[in-house]
Amino acid sequence: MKIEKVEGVVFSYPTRRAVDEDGHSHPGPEVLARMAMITIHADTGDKGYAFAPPEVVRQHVLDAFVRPVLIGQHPLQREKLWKSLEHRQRGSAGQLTDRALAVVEQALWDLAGRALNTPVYQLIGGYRDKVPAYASTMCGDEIPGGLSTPEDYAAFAERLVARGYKGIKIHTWMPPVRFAPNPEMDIKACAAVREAVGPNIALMIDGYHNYSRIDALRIGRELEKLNFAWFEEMMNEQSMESYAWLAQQLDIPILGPESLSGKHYSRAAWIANGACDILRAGVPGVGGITPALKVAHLAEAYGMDCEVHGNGAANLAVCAAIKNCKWYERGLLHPFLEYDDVPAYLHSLSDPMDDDGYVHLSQKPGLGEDINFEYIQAHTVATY
Ligand code: LLH
Ligand code: MG
Repeated sequence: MKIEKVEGVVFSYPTRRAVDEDGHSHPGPEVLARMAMITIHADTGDKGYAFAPPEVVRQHVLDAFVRPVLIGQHPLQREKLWKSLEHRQRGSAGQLTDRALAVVEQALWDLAGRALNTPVYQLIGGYRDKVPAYASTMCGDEIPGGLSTPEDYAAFAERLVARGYKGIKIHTWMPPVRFAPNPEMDIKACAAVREAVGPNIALMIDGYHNYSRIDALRIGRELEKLNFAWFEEMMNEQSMESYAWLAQQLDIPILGPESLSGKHYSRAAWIANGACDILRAGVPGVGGITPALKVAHLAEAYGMDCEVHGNGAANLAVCAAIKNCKWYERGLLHPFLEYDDVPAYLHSLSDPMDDDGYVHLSQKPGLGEDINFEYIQAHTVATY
């Protein structure tokens, strides 16, 4: 079995998710956005697919790095191919990102699953076939009745509990929101949500990402009173020492790192330095499904959980493959958006949730994405 071809396709699709100047999503008017799909073709006719923002797998990335490494190689030798790509990152002047590695590796896993007629989550562990989801809100905003006040968060939390969620993580206000950051507002929002949902719903907060140690400590002490399950990315993760300092003083579990680079290597340092109580890895952020599993297995060896960052079929497969992850992160959610609407380029949701808050794994071979190839073909704007 040999890889014959790697194809990139960019297509348009309608969305109401807008991204602000700091990269946070919010609701907006319907626009046409762009998505890329890469396809890896094997000489047996087997194919694997993965989606990414077009910039991540632009033509130069495929031509300069991905095709030279993949073409002619056995598609099931993922570790060898991933290591070759990782090796080329050093000399790529930042062009070959962890996110690009992750897209390629996801497509290789999808190909493996399709070729072996087995869902990827079973190939990589198969611990369970449904995972409890927490509702992960969008960041706060200034939209009346949206997520602009603590009361808005409380009202939305009630809706989320009625939908079936047993856990909620709030992302609070961050610049460019004019009054952000604001520790007092964050604490008020957490208190309002706890008051609204009662004691039996797990609550978490992911706020600002750049608080000082002192602000973080103050918020953390309030969260302990409100019985929050974890405190996430409240400071810049490049300062591991600040996280170790905070973790020493607080009882509430500190979760991280999420946005820090360094794949599984940097996560090992966080354990060694006592910088977190729960480890964090998302498939795009750490360079693929396999490195995310390496992080989870590393955490397990230290008696720690590893909570998976972000939604989508690949992250869901990792959650279902391992025991030491309590939740799947479903979102980002907002009162003015309907997450359960299926994106135009799929036939069905990759993470359907039942009324008890469980997300069920697709039993289709591969990553289980129910791709609408006709839609993609009809809306293609570039191929390379
Ligand atoms: O800052 C944001 O927009 C969110 O925090 C976002 O990055 C989200 O993916 C996250 O942190 N989830 O846990
Ligand atoms: Mg986060």
